[in-house]
Amino acid sequence: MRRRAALKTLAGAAAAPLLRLQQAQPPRPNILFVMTDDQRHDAMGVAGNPILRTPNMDRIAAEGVRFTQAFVTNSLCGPSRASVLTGLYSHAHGVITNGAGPVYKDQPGLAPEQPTFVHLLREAGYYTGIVGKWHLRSLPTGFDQWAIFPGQGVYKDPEMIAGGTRVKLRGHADDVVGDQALTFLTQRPKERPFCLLFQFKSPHRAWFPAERHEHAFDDAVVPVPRTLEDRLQGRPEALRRAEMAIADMPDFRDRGVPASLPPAERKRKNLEQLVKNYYRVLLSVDENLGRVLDYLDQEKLRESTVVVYTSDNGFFLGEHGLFDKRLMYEPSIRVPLLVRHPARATGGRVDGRHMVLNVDLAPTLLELAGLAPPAWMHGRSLAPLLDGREPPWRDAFLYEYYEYPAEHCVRKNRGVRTARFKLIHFWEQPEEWELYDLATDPDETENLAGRPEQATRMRELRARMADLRREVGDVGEPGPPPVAAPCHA
Ligand SMILES: [Ca+2]
Repeated sequence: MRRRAALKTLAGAAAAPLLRLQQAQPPRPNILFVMTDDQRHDAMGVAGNPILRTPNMDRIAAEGVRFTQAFVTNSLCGPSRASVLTGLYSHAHGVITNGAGPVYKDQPGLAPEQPTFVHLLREAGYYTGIVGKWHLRSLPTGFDQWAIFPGQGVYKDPEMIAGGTRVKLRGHADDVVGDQALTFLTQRPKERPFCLLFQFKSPHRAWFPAERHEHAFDDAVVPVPRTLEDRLQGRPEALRRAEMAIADMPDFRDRGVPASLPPAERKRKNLEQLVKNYYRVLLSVDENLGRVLDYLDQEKLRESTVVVYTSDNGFFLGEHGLFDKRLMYEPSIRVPLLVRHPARATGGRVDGRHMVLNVDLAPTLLELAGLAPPAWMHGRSLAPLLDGREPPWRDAFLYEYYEYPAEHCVRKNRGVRTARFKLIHFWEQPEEWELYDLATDPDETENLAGRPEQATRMRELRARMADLRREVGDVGEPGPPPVAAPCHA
């Protein structure tokens, strides 16, 4: 009921930006929006990765702006993707989970009538397309041309749904997505500005590299995170019960890490295989990104095209002994964000001061296209930051996660992060809290919640979280009521 009412309001608000465009006729750059799946913030050469080399991601950073404090507001594929498209928090766009687990399996996904930045660009005359991973259950709307993987897609010889027809393609998923992007760019009507969403499956599970990269990093020494052996002392039961232990992941049992190995050895070997294969699939992302950037150069589109590069969520690579995401810890919620704009974001600047969010991308792209971001969007345009200006900016943001009970068994949680502190709340029974001081404890291992000397800080952060929830209309529960069902369906 609440969601239907929200959609109605949104549909009514959608017409405003078009009017503005007709009056002002601002310049309209092309938009190339690149998104990977589960790429963490430091999985790029330019971010100082000790092993991985990504010359094409680095090229966007060198010619644009790199945000090093970029976060998602829900570290899960579907919810984050819907937030990128709509500029809304999960509880408002309604995609609160991936549709996994017994409680959520019939969730419809993104409502076709839900306005997105792509709908608004198309109404304003853009030619719009998406190629690659969509993962929002419903079929895409608002696109002139689309070719998506069904569900998660597969790495080898993937199927795609193109305009309603299923086709099987040959090759590695990243190369297929690169081909599809070039097909869109070649076939598009040249007299209209374009907006292409170029979305890779990599580096999502189960990390099968292209044949040419199967032996990349064979001899590399994989760094061991400081918290690999974290005993989780003083931490919530919710963390201990999460099924994300790197020692137990089954993915590499037939790739050199048999289940018969002792747990400590299995943990180290799983970490090594995970990191190497995660980086291997990012090599083919970078190559295909390069093909498309080269095309823009060859066709002299570079000066008229905005390029944005990001990911839908981060990923644990052994921190706290974990893999996967969902939790509000830094490796899970931080993402890469690179923006190259021919006039506004140039010169390889690094913005390490402003906390920017996945919900900011939709209003940003609309503003860069000369449209006023609708007031109903929760995010705010990064355009002033791209110019290097210093507008008043957020000093805290809200995080939310709902997919429980489901795979990986991570209980519902929400939290608030400021530049220095992070408060996390598992609100269903048994209620649990975490508080971290990121300045003195960047690895998030010392839970300060419940300590008498932190009482004032806890109170302030709880009040802050309540304010932030009110600001984005987060009242009550967006999903089904709590259930006692086991989390592993
Ligand atoms: Ca993801």
